Amino acid sequence: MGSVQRLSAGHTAESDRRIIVGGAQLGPIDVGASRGETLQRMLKLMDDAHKQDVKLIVYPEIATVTFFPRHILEGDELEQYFENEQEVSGDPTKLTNLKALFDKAREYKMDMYLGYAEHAAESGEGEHIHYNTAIYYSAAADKVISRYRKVHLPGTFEPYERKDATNQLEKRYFTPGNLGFEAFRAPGLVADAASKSSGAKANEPDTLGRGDPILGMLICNDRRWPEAWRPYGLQGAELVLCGYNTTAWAPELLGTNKKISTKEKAKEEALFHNKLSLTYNSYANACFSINVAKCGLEDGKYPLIGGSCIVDCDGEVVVEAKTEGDELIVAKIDLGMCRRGKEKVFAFERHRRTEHYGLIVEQTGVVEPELL
Ligand code: CDT
Repeated sequence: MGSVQRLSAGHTAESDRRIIVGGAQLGPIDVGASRGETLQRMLKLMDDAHKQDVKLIVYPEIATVTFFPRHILEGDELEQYFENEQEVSGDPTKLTNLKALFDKAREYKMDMYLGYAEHAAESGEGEHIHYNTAIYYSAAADKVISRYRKVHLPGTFEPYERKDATNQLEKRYFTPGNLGFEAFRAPGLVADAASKSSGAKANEPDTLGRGDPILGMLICNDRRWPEAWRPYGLQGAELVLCGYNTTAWAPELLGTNKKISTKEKAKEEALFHNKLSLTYNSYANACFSINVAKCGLEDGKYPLIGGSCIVDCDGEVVVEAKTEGDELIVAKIDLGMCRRGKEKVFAFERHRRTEHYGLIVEQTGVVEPELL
């Protein structure tokens, strides 16, 4: 059992639920970049993480290739960006293009969140199903223990008419995720976790917050939606992992106004909204989050924001990337700190009023009140 000390105010003394975690921000990956070169960059960040004793590393959304949904592609030109699991019996650790990452994570005993474009299966019509996916590799289990498929796909199905507009064709290239927001426990990250084998039961007063860490995964646009975080909050998540590729300048996609009349101001705003989403939702669900960008200028003309950061369960940024290139951010986080938010301000079981939340699941778009 853990030795989390509960103080009368609901605060948690420094607990034994401390983990060193890292975010492996990646700089730009151009269309012509070789997978091999990109993999070397990613492995280098993992080496650096190992030197700092990182136990969990997070890579960006669709980490190993350029952010291809901005381009109009079909056939093999599109397929080259997807990883085909059918060839390797559904075991992502054997995916040809990614295997080196799993091998090194295994060697370093490091858990890993990895985003990639998943070529999942064939539907009845021989059509491939494509998802924007993240998987969680557990070193203790030596396998992928969780998979998340991006639910909120931004952008459009059809390309913009203006030839110089930056497209975001995720609705064209991906199917919305079909796995929901399922939290999971990652073994081996903290010492002395309460477990079934030691006779402990989940959701008992003396095991709450004492089992193996509870994690959730999101991908990019999901982080802007409180609906995506709340299911994790309701499963007691202590740590949410999110990779992203966020354009810094795309007036067709994001709209414009006087405030963001220049590219610099638009980028400032994109960074602000990124941080706002991550800090508020970490606070409101009393969980830490590790948020990692692919960033910089891809192909010399498509700007992506950086701003990778690790946020604590009070919504405070613990560490933030300083560059728009390959950069490792590292923090020692204490998951025991989550208890305060979960037991006081956001004690869901005492304060939530689900009888008033129906609209959130019954209605998708806006319905304004009758006119006066
Ligand atoms: N990759 C991705 O989901 N990008 C979107 C673009 C902006 S839509 C507001 C994002 O949410 O960052």
